[in-house]
Amino acid sequence: MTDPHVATVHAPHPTGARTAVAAAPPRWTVAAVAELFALPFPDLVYRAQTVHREHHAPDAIQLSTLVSIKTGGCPEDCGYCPQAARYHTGVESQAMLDVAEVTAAARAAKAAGATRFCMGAAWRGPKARDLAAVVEMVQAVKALGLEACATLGMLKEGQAEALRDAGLDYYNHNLDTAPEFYGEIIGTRDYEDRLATLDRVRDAGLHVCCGGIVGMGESRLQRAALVAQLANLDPYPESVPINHLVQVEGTPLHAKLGGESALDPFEFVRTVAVARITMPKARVRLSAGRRELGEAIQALCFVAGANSIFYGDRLLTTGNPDVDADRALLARLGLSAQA
Ligand code: SAM
Ligand code: DTB
Ligand code: SF4
Repeated sequence: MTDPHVATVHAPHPTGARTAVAAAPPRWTVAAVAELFALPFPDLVYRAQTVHREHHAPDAIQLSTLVSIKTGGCPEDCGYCPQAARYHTGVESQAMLDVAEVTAAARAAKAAGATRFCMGAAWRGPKARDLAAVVEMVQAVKALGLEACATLGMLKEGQAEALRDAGLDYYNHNLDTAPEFYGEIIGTRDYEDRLATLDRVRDAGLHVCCGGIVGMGESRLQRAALVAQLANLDPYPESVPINHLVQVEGTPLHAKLGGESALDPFEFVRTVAVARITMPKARVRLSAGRRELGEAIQALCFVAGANSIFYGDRLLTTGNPDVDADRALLARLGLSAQA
């Protein structure tokens, strides 16, 4: 079959030629990723679904439940985030949950059908005392037989190893956006800081969960540049959360975008499809913004290769579809929760 659109788009090293001596891994150029974005929608989705079927059961969706173990009061200035202390969003700084509260939340998540439990904290990074508390939480979550994930901000030397030794499976740390757009969104940590934390996570032997946010006013080329950054991590992340910006009043991005989505929803589906094609084995997670995207767009995302969701009535501080609504949606689409 010859398809002119497909024929023009390929990974930068399509022959995959490797020598016995350390060959550089295939790298995605931004231009090659942008070509994927530019495909006619059916061609792009078809390609993504084809790649998806080569590596995953097409009807299995993994369910991850989030809990905010430390909400609000964050010193950072991420322009999208309701938890930054400097913005007036109505999110108050709260004390850290204790181990018993986290264990109860994890038990409830498991009973509802989640297989991964992700603990998020509104920190620039964990202090030694914070990390000791998280270590206990990770141990408690693992004792329930769940996969454990944490997202605590930037890690210092030795912290990833301590989390690994506690049994942590995944560490989430997002690149968030393209390097060229990043400075418009975040000033208190730079791209290199994020890459350094990702290196620490990888070097400790933890699985990497790393993705970004779309709908922040970035261009398509910048979305392509974000995906290229993710796909060129060596190896690429095992989990890739694709968030649609949830605009929260009081944040700079809400002031800039006025509560209106900056993105055509089909462009969100394209982003999912391109993530699937460039990171074939990853779990691509349909993350923040599902409530706003609606069920039809979510269904398209599943066709485009998304195979994981955040599952639970809340994300960290904002809403998520109810568990019952998600169960009903999966059933209507003939999809099952990954065992
Ligand atoms: N404080 C830690 C950090 O930033 O590294 C961990 C938690 S932070 C809330 C995790 C991620 O949530 C951010 O990197 C961002 O990608 C996502 N996020 C935060 N607010 C969001 C929003 N309003 N819409 C979409 N995604 C958001
Ligand atoms: C990720 O990529 N998205 C999640 C999780 N990792 C930690 C967080 C989404 C947060 C949405 C805004 C909120 O609820 O505060
Ligand atoms: Fe703090 Fe994380 Fe929110 Fe940035 S995204 S302000 S680091 S909680």
